[in-house]
Amino acid sequence: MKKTVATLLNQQVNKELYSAYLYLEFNNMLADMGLAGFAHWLRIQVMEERDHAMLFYDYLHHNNQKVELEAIEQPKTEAKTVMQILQASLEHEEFITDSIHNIYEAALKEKDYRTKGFLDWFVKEQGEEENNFHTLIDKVKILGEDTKGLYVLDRELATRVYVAPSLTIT
Ligand code: OFO
Repeated sequence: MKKTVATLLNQQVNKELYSAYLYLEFNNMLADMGLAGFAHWLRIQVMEERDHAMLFYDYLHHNNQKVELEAIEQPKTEAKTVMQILQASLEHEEFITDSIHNIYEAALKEKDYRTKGFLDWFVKEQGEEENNFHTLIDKVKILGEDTKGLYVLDRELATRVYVAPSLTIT
């Protein structure tokens, strides 16, 4: 594996762990607001981000690359309301999508078709991640951000079930 690709994959481990940390902060804020269903939904998102980090980590090991674990930044957010949390989450996913596309470009440039194949799953996954937050934002718009609207959606979000990633490193 070329150094440029390995470095970007290594950085992605940190970005995915930061994603988990950011969503843990949102889980924290939502739990404090008494929105247990929203908090639960974000808690599952934390688990998915941890899974993503581990997939990049395992992929690097599988390709005999050294992984360097870097410090995970403190999550910083200006979001205060439910809608602001969801919008900040969507913006973060768009940032992660760009980051994955950037590695994809580097892999193609280096003719690293194995990494390209690995990243195909993430390209699709990012479509789902962005769509999940778009859908939630739409639902909050429809139901309203008043206590009754949030109560209805909170009950629905409490039913989210964790599903392990379909991708495995072999
Ligand atoms: Fe790992 O997909 Fe969200 O950030």
